[in-house]
Amino acid sequence: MSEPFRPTPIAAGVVPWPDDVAAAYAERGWWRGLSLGEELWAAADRRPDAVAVVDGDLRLTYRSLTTRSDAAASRLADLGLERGDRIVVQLPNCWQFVVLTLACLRAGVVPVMALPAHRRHELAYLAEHSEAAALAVPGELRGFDHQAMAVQLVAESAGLRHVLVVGDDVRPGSVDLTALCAEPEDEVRSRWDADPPGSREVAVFLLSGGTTGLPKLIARTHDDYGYNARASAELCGLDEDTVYLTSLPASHNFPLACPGILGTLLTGGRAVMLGSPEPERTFAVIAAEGVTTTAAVPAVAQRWLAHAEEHGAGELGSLRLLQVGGARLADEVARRIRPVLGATLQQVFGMAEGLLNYTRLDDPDDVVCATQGRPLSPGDEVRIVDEADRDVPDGVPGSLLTRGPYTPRGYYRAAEQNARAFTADGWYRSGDVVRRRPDGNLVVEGRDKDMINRGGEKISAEEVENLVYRLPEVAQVAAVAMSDAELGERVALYAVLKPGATLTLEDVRTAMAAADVARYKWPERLEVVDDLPTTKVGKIDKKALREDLATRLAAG
Ligand code: OOB
Repeated sequence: MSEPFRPTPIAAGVVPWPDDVAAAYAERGWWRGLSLGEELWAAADRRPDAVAVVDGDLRLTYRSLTTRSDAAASRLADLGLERGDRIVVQLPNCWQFVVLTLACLRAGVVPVMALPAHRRHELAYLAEHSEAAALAVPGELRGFDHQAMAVQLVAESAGLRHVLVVGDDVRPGSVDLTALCAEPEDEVRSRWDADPPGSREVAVFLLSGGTTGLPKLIARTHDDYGYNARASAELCGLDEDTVYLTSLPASHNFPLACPGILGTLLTGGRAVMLGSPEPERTFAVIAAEGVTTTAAVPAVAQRWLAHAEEHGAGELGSLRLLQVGGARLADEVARRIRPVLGATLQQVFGMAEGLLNYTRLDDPDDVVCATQGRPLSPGDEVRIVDEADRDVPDGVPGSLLTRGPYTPRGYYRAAEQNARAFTADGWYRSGDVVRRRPDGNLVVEGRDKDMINRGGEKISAEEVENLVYRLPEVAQVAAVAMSDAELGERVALYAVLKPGATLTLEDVRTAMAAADVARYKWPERLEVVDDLPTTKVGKIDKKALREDLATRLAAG
């Protein structure tokens, strides 16, 4: 028999904050020295009978949430999943997502936050790179059999051992995640009260927005992610009366912890889980549950605006705060939010890598509608620099660099990328081009990273190009953002073909499907050209391509 697979300890792949910096963050009280499990259980103990999580007809009190999560942690341990093990979590917005996440935070099992839209191409990589021991998936979602995909991944992987399934059809060999999250028969709690994970250990792995061929993992510690959620909750005025609606995919940093589900649960509020932001159902749930706070990407906010303009916003009476972020919100759209939806708008310019900028709830309209806010923490350091990394004056656009108490100093197990994405003294190069106004608020002007932002979903141009290069017809290819009224951007391709070859958009999309790539990355336009423009240093000139595309789109 072969040796059992032993994952590398997580700490070996993490770039820590320097000791003196970490000490200063603790000294200032930003890092509390507690695991997220300890913080969440303390919050739950303050209001055991209050409703913590709502999913359809199901309502879990804080007591039920913590007992289920403790039981789930103990059942994970029975499966051999213990502190430091990793689980790739690909779940839709459901109560089991919350219980499993809390179980992990409690026991020090680390969730890798994948998206429901991911397919084999993405999940195989995430499982392999994180050396995960288990995958948590829905049985079937939007007509796709996630369980079959997960079972196949386990069969092909050295490290994966378990498939955890939410759904009615849990097949032999898979673990029923709903049962794993059920109320326990006996008391199981004491074990993790006495032995919590260390606060400097990794709590969750988030996925980077993607600029490289392969996605990167961002290791967020209990200390830093707890601060992220807690400080965000405070800035957003969350309290015990908050009813927070999660309709963006819960594994995104924004709905998870900005302040999102974790911020809500840390303050004793209520998190409502909804599978999609489709306006009709979302509005009905807002009315039925008395939702006070929610988060949307601009594309979703626009759909909600259109729906309210057509059908009225009568159902939104309880909604006080609408956070919008993930992509640039047009100023004109921003100005319609309060008059049409009746809620305060908050712009959020954030990143899974850390730094969060928020407009404040009492900011004047001119700030809320025309800027993307300012840093959350007094510990956030922001520099705006030119090509030579020299600081530019206020008002001049430049590249945003950042460090701070919830911005890790490097990606997980990615020394080569870290050398490019972080400066020697630990600044993260966000790739965003921003301008700072004299009042300190930032305006996002564009970006200098090779990424396409499709309605808030980030797509690496390089990843798409690598996939297209597998096609024998293709000599040269470039993926570029095509602007789009609905989603902001979509993926367009420019391709030079081999002599005599032909290629259609359909061919490309068929190849993407065959490679089991998440659908949001599939190109939506193809221009076959004789050659690609290059810059002075011989790189493909994407700016010229974006301009060419704009001209073509304008011509119809
Ligand atoms: C959020 O996080 P990610 O990691 O999916 O994407 C980060 C990138 C930023 O670097 C920026 O390019 C873009 O998304 N972005 C925005 C934006 N918010 C994010 N660009 C323009 N305006 C905005 N308001 O997208 C994210 C994480 C936490 C909270 C909110 C969003």
